[in-house]
Amino acid sequence: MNFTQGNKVVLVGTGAVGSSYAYALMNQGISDELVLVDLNEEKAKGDVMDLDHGIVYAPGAMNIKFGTYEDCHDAALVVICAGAAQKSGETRLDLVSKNVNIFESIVGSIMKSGFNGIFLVATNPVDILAYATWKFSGLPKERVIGSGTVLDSARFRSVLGKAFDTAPTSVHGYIIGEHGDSQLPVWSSANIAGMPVAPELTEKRKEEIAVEIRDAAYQIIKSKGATYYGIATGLARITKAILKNENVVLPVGALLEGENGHRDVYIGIPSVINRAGVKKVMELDLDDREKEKLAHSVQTLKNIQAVIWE
Ligand code: 6V0
Repeated sequence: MNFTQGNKVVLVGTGAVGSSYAYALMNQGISDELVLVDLNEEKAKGDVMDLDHGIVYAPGAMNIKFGTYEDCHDAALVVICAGAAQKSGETRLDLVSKNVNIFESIVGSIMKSGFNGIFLVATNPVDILAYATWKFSGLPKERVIGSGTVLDSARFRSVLGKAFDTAPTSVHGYIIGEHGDSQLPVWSSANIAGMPVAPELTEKRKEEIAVEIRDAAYQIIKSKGATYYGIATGLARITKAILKNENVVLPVGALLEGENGHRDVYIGIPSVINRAGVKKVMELDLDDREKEKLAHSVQTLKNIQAVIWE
């Protein structure tokens, strides 16, 4: 099957993130068919029933069913939200070997089905697991996408929106690098209507904002045990960009092959997304400090990759 045909989505992992994503997909009428797969079959089956009852009030028809990895054979998109979640006090990187092993088995089963579509990965540590999915699947890099810094960038725009009393959709700015502690805000290009926001903020305030965004997940996990609505909405946005062939720029997790001076690493970076996956990774005009921070973030991820793929 040609990977650009149809709009069937298979969701692997119907935990807090996965089920919120399914709910977002249904409410936005993005795909006609959604299959839920989870190790915990009862949970996935319950979600299918629950979601199905919402279809009556959703914008359009959607065939939602419980399934297995076999269902991936004709899927346009497989979204992976399965795996162990980040516990309070645990960094995303602590999760790495646990989830790489889970991914070897999941991606292997999906590829055995004859899957020839696009992968979208959300499980943490997402940059490492997007890289693992690319390695385990053997698919072209364009067709393996991580959620990257889509959530962090949304947090950035939200915080700046509040700071400048402007809708976050009118704030343009990106967090790039690792979806984790070494991420960085690109202050040099953050703007509202083309007007740079950085000169309006003190160095201290900029640092506070960077820390607030970097630590938002820890704060939410402390408050309610997990974060899921923000990422689920971000995943739905990426899904729409793919299935509707939008050519929209989103800060997804993409493999760098020389862009921005780095290679052989998945990081959050603004990229053009369409029906073929990552059409283009943007070359950013970073200042020297941002370049240095990006290099540090890349190195942080490469140190982990080296342990796993030595
Ligand atoms: P959760 O609620 O524990 O759900 C995980 C689901 O995965 C459960 O339903 C499990 O049964 C299922 N699962 C586990 N192993 C397998 C397997 N081998 N095959 C199939 N299903 C399996 O976790 P939650 O939904 O809160 O988080 C899921 C992942 O998303 C975690 O790794 C989080 O850290 C990550 N997040 C990623 C974000 C991002 O920005 N990329 C943001 C928030 C959370």
